[in-house]
Amino acid sequence: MDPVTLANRVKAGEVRAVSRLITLLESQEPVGQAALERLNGSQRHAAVIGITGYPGTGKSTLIDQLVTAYRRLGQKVAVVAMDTTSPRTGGALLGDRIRMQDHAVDGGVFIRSMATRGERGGLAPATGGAVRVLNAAGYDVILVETVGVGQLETDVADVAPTVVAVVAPGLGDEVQAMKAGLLETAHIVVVNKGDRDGADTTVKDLQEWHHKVVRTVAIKGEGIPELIEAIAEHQRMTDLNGKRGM
Ligand SMILES: Nc1nc2c(ncn2[C@@H]2O[C@H](COP(=O)(O)OP(=O)(O)O)[C@@H](O)[C@H]2O)c(=O)[nH]1
Ligand SMILES: [Mg+2]
Repeated sequence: MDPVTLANRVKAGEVRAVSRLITLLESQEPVGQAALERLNGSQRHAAVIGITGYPGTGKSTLIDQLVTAYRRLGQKVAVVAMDTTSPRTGGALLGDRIRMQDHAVDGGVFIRSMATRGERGGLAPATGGAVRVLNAAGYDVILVETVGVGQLETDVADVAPTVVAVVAPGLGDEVQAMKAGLLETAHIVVVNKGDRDGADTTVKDLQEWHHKVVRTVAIKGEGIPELIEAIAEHQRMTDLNGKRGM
């Protein structure tokens, strides 16, 4: 397919064209780059939200809930999840697929995983391009799931004006190590697994470091409206400061 046709199909919101173009960008095919350039100047402005944190903190479960919540608000939602392809996270990814299956039949939801190198995550090289494609295709909300904390979050901040860091109670030393990075890059800190022992302590502790801490129990959908509101509030703020837009 020529780049012009491909770009036009993306702009028309055709899911197969969206998938195809992201694949071309991942494999660095020149036709992909040419189609991407055709998308420049797209007037759309999706809310791009980075969801970051250590493996197992509940990011995918939370995203699943956010997808449901945004769909109820009538928004078209895309999820781009970084796949670290390590044996350790392989199981979690399979779990993601099973959970996300509910959304697979919903035409208003697009889910895509992208390979990153190395267990510590970061972003796949084509993530920024994928976000631009999804924006041009008319998704209202783009959720980017990435494994990583501290320095690595600067990666997700490059593509997502709103960064949510997810922590779980009982991470002890890891939470200590994260604090500096959290303060620098996360706009919202989520203490997920709020049903676990030690959640109160973790919330109080982090509140001393960060002004926006939201407690959630993702498996039960608790705290999701509060998180949606915190995200909206941050977006209103960045809009006022003129920081958003692609
Ligand atoms: N107790 C409890 N478990 C949760 C909660 N949220 C997620 N989990 C579980 O934690 C595990 C890891 O969740 P997942 O979403 O795959 O984490 P990710 O690696 O950060 O994407 C799964 O077994 C989830 O069912 C929660 O709020 N409470
Ligand atoms: Mg996950």
